[in-house]
Amino acid sequence: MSEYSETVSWSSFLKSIASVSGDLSSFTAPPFILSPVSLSEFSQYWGAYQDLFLGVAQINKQNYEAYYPQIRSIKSPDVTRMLAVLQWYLATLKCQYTSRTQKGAFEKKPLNPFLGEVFVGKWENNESKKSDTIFLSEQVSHHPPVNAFAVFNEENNIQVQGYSQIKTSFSKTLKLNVKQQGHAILETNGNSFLITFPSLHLEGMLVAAPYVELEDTSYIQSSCGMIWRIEYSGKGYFSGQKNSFKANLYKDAKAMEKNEKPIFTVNGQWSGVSTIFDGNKEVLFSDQSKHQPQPLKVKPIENQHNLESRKAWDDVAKAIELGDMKLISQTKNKLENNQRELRKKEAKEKKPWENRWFKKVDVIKTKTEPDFEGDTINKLVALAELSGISIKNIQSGSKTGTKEHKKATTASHWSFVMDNWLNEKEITI
Ligand code: CLR
Repeated sequence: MSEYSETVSWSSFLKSIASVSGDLSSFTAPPFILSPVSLSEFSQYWGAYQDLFLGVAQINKQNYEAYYPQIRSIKSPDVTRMLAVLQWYLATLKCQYTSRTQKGAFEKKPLNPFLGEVFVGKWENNESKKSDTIFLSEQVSHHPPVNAFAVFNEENNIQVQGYSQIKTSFSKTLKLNVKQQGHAILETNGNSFLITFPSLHLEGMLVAAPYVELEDTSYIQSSCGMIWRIEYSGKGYFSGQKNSFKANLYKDAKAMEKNEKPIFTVNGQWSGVSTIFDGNKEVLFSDQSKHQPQPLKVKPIENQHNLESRKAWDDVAKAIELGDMKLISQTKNKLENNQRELRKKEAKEKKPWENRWFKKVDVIKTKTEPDFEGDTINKLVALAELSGISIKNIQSGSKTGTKEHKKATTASHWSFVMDNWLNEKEITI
């Protein structure tokens, strides 16, 4: 149990959410469950494990057997790459979904990014600029909230980009459920991978100690044909441990659909240790405690642009740290009113807000536009086709056979435009 439970307010908070049910953004939370960090920061975790991320780019014909010496039955660089992508992905899960809640802290409500909010930084690898990994995050939509991100390293020729749109709802039993739309696409040295996002919920609400538990399934489809199916569960489903998962590697989506014997099965905790079946033996696959996330280097607030998250939210964050409800709403209102004024002005002048580094691409339309240059979008379409995953705007990872897929009519996706970043004049890393 956390310190929250000592306050009478936790139970009144639960009562208040029971009465709103539905969207989380529609009610004001008490200060003790507010986090001073904006959701636009969360996508940085895709790059936090620089060793694992850059490691994926370094696999080749010469070194692939040495990568996982404990696993004997690896037969090709493609298989090593699939394993390395999974290992990196599991580490990002740990960072995205639990790192904020370690050391006795619990999940809190992050700040809701405004349209055009950006969060940028880098991971420095050594002296040369080319070897730095750059991180860009941009709030590309406010209603519904959508965050787009890109993490890239020029020297190592690796990039992951994507976007996430979350839908939160409270069930009658006060369970907070979160569904995600969007995906990530990892590209390196001619290989690409489509990564779908899992659903999640918060556990521990009733004991005032909320933490994230992932659920259902997500996929990693590679351009080499192979696909990971990753199934998530909490305490007591496949094991007695929280944050459990089971990942099966199949030679292709057909083999997966037919439930053929997987090439590899990895089991364990995405926030801890996992093992892999190698022939008939179970050996260690990954131990998250052996890898440390590398902190992102972010400019000091004084040097930031007005659209940069930490600068824009500075007053609100300070008020949250003080726990001063009045000051929180004053500072928040100020920011939100400014935003409303901006939108009004834009409507009046008929100059809608322009996204900075990402553009929304209608996949159905662009298929018929031969001059379209959206390379990554073409990869998205090709990978989705290989996997049988829907390209439409429905829950991430839904299959083409589902009712939702048949009902949905749109297929627009956010895509990173590198040239826009290269021509960026105002925001620096
Ligand atoms: C956002 C997209 C990231 C992964 C991610 C991690 C944690 C999630 C977050 C997403 C969405 C917001 C979230 C958060 C954990 C807790 C927080 C669900 C999916 C909710 C809004 C906090 C509620 C607080 C209660 C005490 C009411 O890539």
